[in-house]
Formats: sequence, structure tokens, C-alpha cells
Amino acid sequence: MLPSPHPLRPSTRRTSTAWRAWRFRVTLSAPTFICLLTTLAIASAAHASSQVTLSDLKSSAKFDPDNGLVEWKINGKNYLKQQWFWYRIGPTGPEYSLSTLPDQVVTQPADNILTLKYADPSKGLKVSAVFVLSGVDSGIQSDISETITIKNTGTGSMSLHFFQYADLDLGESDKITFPDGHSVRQEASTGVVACETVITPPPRYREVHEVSTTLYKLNADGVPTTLDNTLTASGDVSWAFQWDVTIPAGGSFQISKDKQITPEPGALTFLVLGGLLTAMRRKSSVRSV
Ligand SMILES: [Ca+2]
Repeated sequence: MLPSPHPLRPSTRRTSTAWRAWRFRVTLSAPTFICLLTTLAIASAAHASSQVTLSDLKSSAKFDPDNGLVEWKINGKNYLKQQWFWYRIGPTGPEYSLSTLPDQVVTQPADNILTLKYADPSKGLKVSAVFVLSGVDSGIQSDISETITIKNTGTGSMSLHFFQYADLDLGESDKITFPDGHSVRQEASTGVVACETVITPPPRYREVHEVSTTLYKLNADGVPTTLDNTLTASGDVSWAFQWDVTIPAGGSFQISKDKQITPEPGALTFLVLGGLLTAMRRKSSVRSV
């Protein structure tokens, strides 16, 4: 009995053109398809490009994959120009923005939550971060908590220098101080205060300067930077933290911190007293009617 012909193979009576087309389809079907899938997978993990807006009650925050957090609004007023991270591996070379890492996945699991997964496998560096925005339904009050996990996916230990830069604008002229090794405080004559507390671990270095100074060190000076521990400044100022850590192969390092914008305590007391006085006036006017 003769074997049955291949179900997909063109009959030998068909033209040679049909035969070549069949062979082309078979050649494409396996490795090329896998290659296409790989290309699509790489594309989906590649550089994130669109902005994400978080919201909770009267607060919102905007994240830009190239510049980090670029807006923090309460009741429609923006208090933040930029907050983002830079890194350097080893003692030499410049710092790099986290945005330069080639693999980026940005997700928003809830209206007020942002998660980032950035990585450069060639450097053995993988960074994940979770931002949670918490607002209130009235008044100037908002909170952003951040947990950043940095993993060494390489085969040797990693000497990592990690930087956070923050430029908030609370008023025309702001004053920044570092009350202790864990926290920074920014205030303005507008009666608004911004505080960040590093829950763990404390940064090794910090500094405050006019806005362009620290950003130039991190973005453009081309040399390794160590923050200079300048602890107070006023005007159009920004601040930064620096963590220095050695991460073993396969190990990780986690930073947990919380940032708040609130009325300064004096202003809060004034507002409460003002509210009480108004209530007392209303009560006495009701009695006198
Ligand atoms: Ca530098």
C-alpha cells in the first residue's frame, strides 16, 4: 500500500511556485514564530513611556518614567517639581538616573498605588518600588509612602551608591533643614510643611542646595559624587539623600520611607482656634436672637 501524501504538502502535480511557498511557510512556522514572540516580549518590557497619575481624595501625584514623580497636588495646587532616584555602582564614573535602566515595567494596581520594576541584567541591577498616595477630603494634607528594593542579580558583590533627589515648592522661598539623621523638613511662609522620614535605613550622606546644584552633580558633572552634608539652606532649594551599601550576590537592600505635606503645627493650631472662635460667635449670636 502506498503511503498517504502529507496533508499540507502540495501535490507533486502542482507548480514549483506552490512548493516554494509551502516550504517558506514551514520554514517560518517554528523558529521565526519564537523569534517574533521574543521580540514582542522584549518590547513589552522595554522603556516605559507614558505618564501615570495617582489619586486619592483631594490628592494626586504624577509619575513620569523619565523623571520620576513630577507633580504632587493637594486641592489642585502642585507642591512638587521632581523627586527621583540616581545610582552609581563602584567608586568611579558618573551617576545615572534610574530612568536609564533598559528594562522597565510600570503598573498601577489601584488608583493610589504605583509599582515600578526597573532592571539592567548586564549590570546585575534590579530595582522595584511601590508608591502609595494617601489624601484627605479637606485641608492641606497628603502622604506618599515608598518602599524601594534593590537586588543584586549578578555573581559578585555590588558596591552601590543610591541617591534620592527632591525638589518641592511650598512657597516663594522655602527653608530646608535636617532635624536628625532620619528626616528632612521643608517649610515656607505659606504655613505649609513637607517632611520626609526614612523609616529604615538612615542615609549616610545628605545635602540641601539651590535647585541646580545637586541635580548637576547627579546628572552632568561626569564624576563620582558624595553628598556634602550641607544641612540647611533657604530660597529655591532642593535636598538629597545618599545610601552607600555593599550588596552580596543574590542579596537585596530595602529603603522604606514616608513623605507628608501638612499645615505647620502653628498654622494648624491657628486654624483650630479660628474654628472654635467662629463656633463660639455663632453660639452667642443664636442666644442673643
Ligand atoms: Ca556626579
